Amino acid sequence: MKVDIGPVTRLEGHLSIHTTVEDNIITDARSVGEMFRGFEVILKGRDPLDAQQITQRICGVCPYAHAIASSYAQENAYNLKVPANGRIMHNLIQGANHLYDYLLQFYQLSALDFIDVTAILQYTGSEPDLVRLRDWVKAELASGKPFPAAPFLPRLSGKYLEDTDLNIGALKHYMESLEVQKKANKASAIFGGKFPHATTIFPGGCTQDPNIDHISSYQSLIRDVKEFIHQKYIPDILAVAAGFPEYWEIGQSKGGFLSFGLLPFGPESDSARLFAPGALLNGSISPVDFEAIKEDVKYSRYSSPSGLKVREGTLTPDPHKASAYSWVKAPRYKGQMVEVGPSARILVDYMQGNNPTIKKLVDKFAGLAGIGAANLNSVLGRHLCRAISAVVIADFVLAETERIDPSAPSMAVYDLPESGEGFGATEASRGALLHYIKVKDYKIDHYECVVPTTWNCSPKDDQDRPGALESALIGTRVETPEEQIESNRIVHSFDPCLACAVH
Ligand code: NFE
Repeated sequence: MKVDIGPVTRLEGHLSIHTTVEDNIITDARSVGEMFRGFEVILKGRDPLDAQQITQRICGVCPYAHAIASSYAQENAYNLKVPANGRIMHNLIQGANHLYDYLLQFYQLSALDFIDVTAILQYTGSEPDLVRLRDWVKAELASGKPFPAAPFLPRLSGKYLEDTDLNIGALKHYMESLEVQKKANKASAIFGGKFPHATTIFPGGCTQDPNIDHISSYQSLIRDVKEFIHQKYIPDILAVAAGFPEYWEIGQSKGGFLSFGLLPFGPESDSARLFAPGALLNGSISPVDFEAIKEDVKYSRYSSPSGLKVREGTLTPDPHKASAYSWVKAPRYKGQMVEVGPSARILVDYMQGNNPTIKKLVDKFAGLAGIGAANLNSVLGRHLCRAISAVVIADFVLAETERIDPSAPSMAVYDLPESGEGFGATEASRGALLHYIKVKDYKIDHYECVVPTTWNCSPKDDQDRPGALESALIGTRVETPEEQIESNRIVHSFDPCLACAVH
């Protein structure tokens, strides 16, 4: 039977999943990006120094990653040396954004796939937030409305966590996390000027001059976020994992992994990073080669040629293309499908032994859960890898604040060259993000973005091989084919952002 789930809720943008189910097993899956945007077309002919501002408008969740990838690409194109303060403030803005995003992804976008909201009806305590939630859910259920207690209910049928105290605790953290996310965003805004679209991230550094007040305010906010990560977020992930151990196996993608590396230690664009870059193909790691990326469009709604390299990319929309089923392109690395995102970031670093803290945390949590590193490629693996990333990033950004020198410059001084080209790569929360810029006559001649959700939610490629999410869905057993709570859990573990994917 054919079952289309669309739009899938609790994600950013418009994604549908078209499945074929035989004997309760998904035998085919199509990841369908439902909209066109065209930022690369908008950028052509504009002032290059607008690029890091315009590309932030691709998304309100991960804008800083776009600004930073654009800045790196322009620094590469203009051959700039960035002062240490500039790079550190980029890291502080981007690091805090990752922390916000991981909490949003778990509590608001994924936790209710596992947590039983109706447990709140059994709450007998006196905490005002929980009393309010209990009374509201009760009144909504008694109201006769067609959809009472939205956005908590209705929900898909399936098994949810059974421990009442755990469920109620997680619901409390769901609400608390909103305040903690606000703190992370305030921290970004101290150096970014505002949230979500920073005004200060610029090729050559940061236009903010840091002072002691900025540093101490940032530290105070991030310490609170860090405490929540350790006290609430990690235990909640482990509680979900203990209740649903089968999800260490469910949702495995069937290709390689790619990470561009995150948070450089030094001011040069090739500085070592807190999370190392690399491509993990057929079990072995190699350095990233941007020239090995090609984007197929056999099943994408574009009439431009298929299989083009990033610097050759073009975008001719063709909404009626007969073979196509998605507005998302299909990027492939050395011809292979790869997953990007938290599991790729951690596995690529772990396999290289780059960051001892990452190795220690992976080994510790894998030991607690009784799994191996290979299980990080799974629904629970993606959630755990975000939590491990959060621990590592919170410590790193706090340490970075100690390295700011308020008396030193934060921006390179330069004249825009008449021409040049460059790549800029970073890790957005959802994975590997690449920007490419070519400048001619002081204008943008060509701009390309290859974006995390484009990799993960790609349609099939020119060889008919599925994208990462499609491959993770195919083979999955679904108890109720018409509803597929299992597919929703898999989709949410990738944390798709379709606004980014189609950009
Ligand atoms: Ni719109 Fe984004 C992240 C980027 S995902 S959220 O993280 O780049 O494609």
